[in-house]
Amino acid sequence: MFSAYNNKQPISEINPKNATDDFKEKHPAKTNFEILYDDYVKKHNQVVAELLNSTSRHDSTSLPKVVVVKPSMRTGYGNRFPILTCGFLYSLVTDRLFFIDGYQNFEDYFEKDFNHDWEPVAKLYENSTAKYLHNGNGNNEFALITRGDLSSAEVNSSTILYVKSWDYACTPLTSNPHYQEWFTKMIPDYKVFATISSKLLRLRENIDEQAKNFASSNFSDYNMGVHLRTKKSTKKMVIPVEHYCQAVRMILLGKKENSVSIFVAADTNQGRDNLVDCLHHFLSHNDNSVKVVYVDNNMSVKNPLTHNPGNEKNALVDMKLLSLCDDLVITYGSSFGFVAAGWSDREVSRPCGPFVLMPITNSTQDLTAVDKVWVWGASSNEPCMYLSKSLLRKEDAETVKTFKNNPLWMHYSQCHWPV
Ligand SMILES: Nc1nc2c(ncn2[C@@H]2O[C@H](COP(=O)(O)OP(=O)(O)O)[C@@H](O)[C@H]2O)c(=O)[nH]1
Ligand SMILES: [Mg+2]
Repeated sequence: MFSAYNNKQPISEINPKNATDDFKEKHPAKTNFEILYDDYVKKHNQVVAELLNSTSRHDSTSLPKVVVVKPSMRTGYGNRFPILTCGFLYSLVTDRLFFIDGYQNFEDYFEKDFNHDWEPVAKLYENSTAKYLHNGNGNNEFALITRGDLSSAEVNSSTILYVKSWDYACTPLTSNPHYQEWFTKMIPDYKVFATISSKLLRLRENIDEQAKNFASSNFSDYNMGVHLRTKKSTKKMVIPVEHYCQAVRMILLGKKENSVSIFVAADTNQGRDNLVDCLHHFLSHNDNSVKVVYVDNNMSVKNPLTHNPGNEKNALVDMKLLSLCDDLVITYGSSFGFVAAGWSDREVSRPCGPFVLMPITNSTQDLTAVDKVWVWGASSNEPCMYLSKSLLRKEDAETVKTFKNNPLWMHYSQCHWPV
């Protein structure tokens, strides 16, 4: 039996329902979420230390219940960040411990307030019961997540809840009637990704400093970030680089700030050069206080494991710099820009979401002949959930209806390629 954490008794400090107002009084400057997080960290460290130091044999029924995220290390940050965030959200609302399975070099890039590495404890759980909330793209417990109780006796009969996905797949939880009170108390603005990632996905100081130093030398009174993603399967569609430039010019109209920086991040050197040239050309007649800036990454190198362009550290610096911008222009179908938008320090308050550039049919005759919207403004900075399209298509009517109670359901559903 573990003193701080056992199966039958939720820990009062962690359990949001009991997060005492008394505690809040002692920490008036902290949000409820910050109090919850600090409590979680303390308990996690204590319980895991007890688990690992205990000499007694562990009976699998008395082990603390856990959520274990299995991120795919072959994907990019646009896929890894969302599912890590989801796993932590599930662990908070169910009062379970949180672990990540298979992210060996996490601490090379991120600060760690508690050790969430599954490896040291996994052996103890070898005989434990388990259930997948998400098991790859096609298998998701969406009805349960959208309108069920994740702490019901049935779910609780599984000691481990596995979370394996490439998506921001936990979004339907924000529609779930069982958790309205929790969100209202803990994340009242419903910026779930921004709130959780600001704790769980904090850059290590040396990387954060690199981004901040670049910003302090290159950013201006007003900054617009542009993310150009060219190397994705786009079903014979393209986004002309001129569309990015026109979108930038449109957003700049009426901006009153004295100095403006356009920060460019791209997945290829060529794409970045084309965009920078085009921006210079477009903006030359406008306002000579506008400067175009970028980190001079070599995007033609490939990550040997993920085959993504560039390297992981530079990706994080580009993403952080995008997140610091006042407005964003991003590429449809690329999670990198959407996640940058959500990965925002609270002090950057973009009231609306990013502007999203849509692909058009590749016509060699006239690339700019467009018969549909090619740029739109997202209503939120939360990342997209491409699986919401399959939720809407495949789940039962009650689940779909409940999911649509979330006023952002359309935002989540229109931001990515159908799967
Ligand atoms: N440094 C840098 N890396 C990028 C950029 N765009 C894409 N990448 C790399 O390519 C990966 C793409 O994967 P992901 O983040 O999932 O975005 P998606 O594939 O566009 O949906 C990123 O995680 C980065 O490693 C960029 O603008 N700058
Ligand atoms: Mg991706």
